[in-house]
Amino acid sequence: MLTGDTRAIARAISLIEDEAPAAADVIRAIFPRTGHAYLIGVTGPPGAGKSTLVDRLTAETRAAGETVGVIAVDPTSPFTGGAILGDRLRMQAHAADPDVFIRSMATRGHLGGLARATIDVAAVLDAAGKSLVVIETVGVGQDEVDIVRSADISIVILVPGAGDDVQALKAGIMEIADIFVVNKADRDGADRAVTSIESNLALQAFADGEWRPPIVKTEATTGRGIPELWQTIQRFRTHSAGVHERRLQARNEFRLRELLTERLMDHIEHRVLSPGEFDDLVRRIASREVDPYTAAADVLRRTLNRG
Ligand SMILES: Nc1nc2c(ncn2[C@@H]2O[C@H](COP(=O)(O)OP(=O)(O)OP(=O)(O)O)[C@@H](O)[C@H]2O)c(=O)[nH]1
Ligand SMILES: [Mg+2]
Repeated sequence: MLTGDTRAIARAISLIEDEAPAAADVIRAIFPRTGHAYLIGVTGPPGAGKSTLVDRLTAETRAAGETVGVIAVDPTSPFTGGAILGDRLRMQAHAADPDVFIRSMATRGHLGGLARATIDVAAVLDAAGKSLVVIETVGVGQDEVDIVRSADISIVILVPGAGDDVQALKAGIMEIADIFVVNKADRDGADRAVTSIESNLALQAFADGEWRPPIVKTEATTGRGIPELWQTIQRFRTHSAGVHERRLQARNEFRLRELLTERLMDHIEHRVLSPGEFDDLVRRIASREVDPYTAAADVLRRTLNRG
C-alpha cells in the first residue's frame, strides 16, 4: 500500500469502511508516514456539479504533476445508485492512470463516525503517496460540513438560480468556504449568484492581510475556469502556510475527540449498561421518571466506579 499499489489501497480502505478491528492497526502502522498530502474539501448542494468539477480538477492537477486521491462521500439516498454509476464513469476517465485513486464511501453504517472514517481513508491515500486528496461531500449534514471543515482547504460550490440555496446554506456552509465556486456558469444568473455571495461576504469583517474567500466561476462540463480554480487553490495554500498549523491542530483535536466519544459511548453501552438499559433510560426520561442530568450522572458514576 505504501508503494501506491491500487489493490492494496482498496483493501485498506475496505477495512476502514467495514470498521474492522484491523483498521485501527492499519492507521497505527501508517500514521508516521502521513501528513504530506494536501487535503481539499469540496462541498455544495446535490447536483451542483461537484463530481464533474472534481474530475476536471483531477486532470488539471495531474497535468501539474500532482498525484491524486478522491474520496466521494455519498449520502445514503435513493440516488446513490446514480452516484455510483457516475463514479464508475469517472473512474473510467482515469482508469489508465495509476496515480489517481477514486473511491466512493457510503454514509450508511458510519453513524457518528463518518468524519473519522473519511479522515482515516484520507490518511491511507496520504501514506500511499498521493500528493492531493480531494474529499467530495454533499453539504447537507453536520457530518459533511465537519469533514470539509477539517480539510486543508474548503471549497464551496454553488450554482446560478440558487438564491434560496445561498440562503439555506448560509447557516453551516458559507462560513467554512476558503474559495467559492459558482459552477454551471453557462447558465443564466451566474453573475447574480456571484453578487449574492459578494454581499454575503460584505457582512463579514476581514482583518488586514486575512484571506477573503475569492469567487471563481466554472463550467465543469467543459472545463472552463478550472485552471483559475487550481491557481486560486495554490494561492490559498501559499497564503495560509503560516496559519496552517492551527488547521491541523483543529483537525487532530476533532479526530481525538470523536474517537474518544465513540470509544467511551461504546464502552458505556456494552460494558457498563446491561442490554436494553440505554433504551430503557431514554424511555424513563421521556416519561419524566428521571431527568437527563441525573441519568447521565448516574451512568458516569457507574462507569468511573468500574475503573
Ligand atoms: N450546464 C452545466 N451542467 C453541469 C455543469 N457541471 C455539471 N453539470 C451537470 O450537472 C449534473 C450533476 O453533476 P454532478 O457532477 O453529478 O453533480 P454532483 O454535485 O456531484 O451531484 P451529487 O453528487 O449527486 O450531489 C450532471 O448532469 C452534470 O453534467 C456545468 O458547468 N454546466
Ligand atoms: Mg457527486
